[in-house]
Amino acid sequence: MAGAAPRKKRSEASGHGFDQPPRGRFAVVAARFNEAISKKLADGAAAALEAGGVPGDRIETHWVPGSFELPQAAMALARTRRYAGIVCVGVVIRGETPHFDYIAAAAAQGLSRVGLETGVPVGFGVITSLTEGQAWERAGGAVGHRGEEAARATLEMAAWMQALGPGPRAERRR
Ligand code: RBF
Repeated sequence: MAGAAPRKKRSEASGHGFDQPPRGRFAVVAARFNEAISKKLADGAAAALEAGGVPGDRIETHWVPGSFELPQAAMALARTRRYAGIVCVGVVIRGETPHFDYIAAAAAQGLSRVGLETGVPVGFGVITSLTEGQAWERAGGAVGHRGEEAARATLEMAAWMQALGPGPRAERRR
């Protein structure tokens, strides 16, 4: 049907999902297991934060042994209240043990919990794949870049949270 195109909010038109880059510091937490691939995810996440308007000196990267440790590190960082957002990256590849399912589920559920319990946006940039080749495809190859994508989602949520503001109860406490 002919007619005027629906008006877009500026944040939609910008393509970023936000008008102003969010204030504050960001952390990238990277799991060292499958390190060559997770390094690409971590570097891509930091680059995407910078491309989204966060200066490099407000981005720090922390390394943990494996994806299982990501939630504990993210929770510790979130509880400091120093970060506007936390991007977590890791690579879980299905081996011949049931560990894949345990580690992938622990990372996903744990990171979700950190975001919900602390209110600090937490990005999920953990690749879960059947083979190493599939993991590389998702770290800047044919299928995308899960580190960059998680960083962009974290930026958008941080900007959204900041636009939402602290609410009337926090205002009253001042
Ligand atoms: N960590 C990952 O990030 N990705 C993996 O694919 C992965 N596979 C593992 C397989 C086995 C059998 C074990 C024991 C650990 C694996 N880990 C993996 C490490 C795990 O996240 C954690 O660092 C260790 O279990 C120590 O708590």
